Amino acid sequence: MSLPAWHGNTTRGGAGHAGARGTLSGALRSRWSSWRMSRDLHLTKHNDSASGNERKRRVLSGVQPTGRLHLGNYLGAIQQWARYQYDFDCWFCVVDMHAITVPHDPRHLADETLSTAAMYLACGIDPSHCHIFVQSQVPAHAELAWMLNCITPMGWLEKMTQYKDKKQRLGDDAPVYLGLFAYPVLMAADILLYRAECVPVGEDQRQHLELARDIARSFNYTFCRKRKPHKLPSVFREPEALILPEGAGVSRVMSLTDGTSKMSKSAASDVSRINLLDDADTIRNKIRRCKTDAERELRFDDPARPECNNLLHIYRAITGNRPKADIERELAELNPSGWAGFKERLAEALVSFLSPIQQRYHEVRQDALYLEQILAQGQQAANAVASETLRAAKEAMGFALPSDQHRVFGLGIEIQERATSSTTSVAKPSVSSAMAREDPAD
Ligand code: AQP
Repeated sequence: MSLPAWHGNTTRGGAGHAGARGTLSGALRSRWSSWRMSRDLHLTKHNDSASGNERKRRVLSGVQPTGRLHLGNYLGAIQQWARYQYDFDCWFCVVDMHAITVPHDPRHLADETLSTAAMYLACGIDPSHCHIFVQSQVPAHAELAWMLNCITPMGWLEKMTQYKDKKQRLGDDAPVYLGLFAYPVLMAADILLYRAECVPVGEDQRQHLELARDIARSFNYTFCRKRKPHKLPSVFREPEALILPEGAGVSRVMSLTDGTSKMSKSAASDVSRINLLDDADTIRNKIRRCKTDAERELRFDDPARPECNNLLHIYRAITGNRPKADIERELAELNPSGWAGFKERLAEALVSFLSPIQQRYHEVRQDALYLEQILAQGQQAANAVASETLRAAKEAMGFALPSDQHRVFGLGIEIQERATSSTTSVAKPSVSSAMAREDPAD
């Protein structure tokens, strides 16, 4: 990876991706093409009309390696990423530093991190079209998070409902650590470091995205626009939410044992979720035991029947997103006597939906070198972008930087240039002018 997006060409085949592809072996590339051509890949094909000469908008997202990924993570997040990757400049990370904000077992963290990355690949995230990396391998995340902690009012964080929920889930007697309270700031740092324009978010993450926007705005105002004697170009871009289009999938998959709470890795009971790696018997058993209701008719969108609604939406999502009326008709014919036939059909649909993902996952996990190579390339690319934004943020905040780092954002040079313009002519670094031109606030 040579330059970040706002410094130049990031169209498909631009410097970043070319760099990443350049070191991938032919065998790995051909593995990817055969996977992508697999009829089982469950991906909606997108054409490439967004590329042309225009810069693609940048997307950043991640999943915490807090356990095995489940159907909610897939339908609510990773499946959408796989769709975005051809039209956007996508960066997907495994956010392992978020995973330690609740008590964790150090014996499992590395394995779960690698499993999560392998699952990205198995779910169709294609490293020749996006960057996949591990958050803790890019030190700028922690460094920027600290800087942003120092400008984020506690009152903003106290309003975060996820914090309150997670704190409650830990129990009254459990200690709550600072990391859990501050993790939305780390998430803001994750996003802002890459100057991501779009962040795919479910409803549950919307509040955190708003916080990231508030932090970006506050930083840009305080350290760039209000800066004396000369205002500076904004360092951060305010990210927008990338919302799942109506009918394109399931934005929130609910627990199998309680249709009013979301399917979650950290829920105590494993039968509350379908893990992406559950074998066929486990899936059948979980669906057989899942909560239903006393009514026989299977209809979408009845708020009084959260379990029915959830199971129907899952069935729809894994069988091609057909119109709801078609599914209701199909199930009425299949199932005049109640839930039994539907549960059986749902279980079989899940087994065949997950089977190709599982097969690819095991292939990737068995090839440790392949995964290592993908993550090393992702790390290199992410480091290049993140460290430049970090330097810019440090310069704006007034840190003393080593002299060779002043040029990155150009602030030191610009200030020097203004101060000496009557006597000396200093060539303006192109990076600085590119950034200034693109500053959304100016
Ligand atoms: N049930 C869900 N339905 C739809 N989307 C979901 N996501 C998670 N659960 C569902 C989406 O997955 C992405 C990554 O989530 P995460 O693992 O980083 O954190 P989370 O949202 O807190 O997921 P979990 O499974 O509940 O993890 P734990 O239990 O560790 O907190 C996000 O885009 C999220 O919206």
